[in-house]
Amino acid sequence: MQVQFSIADEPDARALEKGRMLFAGETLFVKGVVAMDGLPPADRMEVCFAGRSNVGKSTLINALTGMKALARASNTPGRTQEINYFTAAEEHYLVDLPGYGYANAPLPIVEKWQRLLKQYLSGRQTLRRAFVLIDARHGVKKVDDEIMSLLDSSAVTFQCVLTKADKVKEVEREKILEQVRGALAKHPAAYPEIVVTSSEKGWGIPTLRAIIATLE
Ligand SMILES: Nc1nc2c(ncn2[C@@H]2O[C@H](COP(=O)(O)OP(=O)(O)OP(=O)(O)O)[C@@H](O)[C@H]2O)c(=O)[nH]1
Ligand SMILES: [Mg+2]
Repeated sequence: MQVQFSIADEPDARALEKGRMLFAGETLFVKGVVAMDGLPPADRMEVCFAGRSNVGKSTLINALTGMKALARASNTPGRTQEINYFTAAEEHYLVDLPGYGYANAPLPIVEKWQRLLKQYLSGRQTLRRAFVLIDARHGVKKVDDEIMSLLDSSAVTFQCVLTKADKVKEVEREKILEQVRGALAKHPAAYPEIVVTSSEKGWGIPTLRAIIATLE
């Protein structure tokens, strides 16, 4: 029997090639959205990257596209404050979300973008999969759990992506993975495989490209 929430297997050669092709061309920035009525037309499938502030969402998008400065990444948590749309090969939207859980901005602004984030996650018809990023050093926190519950109730499949795997030793990573598995088991919308990544080292990036490119 397959272990639930195992680490995603290496995709087959065909899927890897499809993933490579999807991101081989230029990925373009479409727009930054600050309200639901500003979303681009729902004319293609989209995937989004959600997670606590500073978990590495923007950096992961840059690693996927091979474009270092496409999505604005930063050491300052709360860097991404809009819903940023990118398009890969005009086939898929990639959506970089503002982080949740912490933000170094005035409270009314934080509340505004957190509201938008929740509206987006529960109300976007073409959202095919949400990648929920979890820091390999920290595991699933309460705020992550809340977002996962929101995705459950909106019936949006989400897949857990462990980030910054280069920052932990293997023993520690296994411990965190156990914690993550336990947390995911409570969520019916959780996809049964986890992707372990390091944007810094390129680990898991071809796998994630293949997963995105082969979504139907
Ligand atoms: N070592 C290491 N550092 C990483 C990795 N991914 C991201 N970082 C660093 O983590 C910090 C935050 O990355 P961002 O991509 O800006 O994080 P974010 O989730 O987009 O943050 P917000 O937009 O504030 O929500 C940056 O200093 C990155 O260089 C990784 O795989 N390994
Ligand atoms: Mg960001």
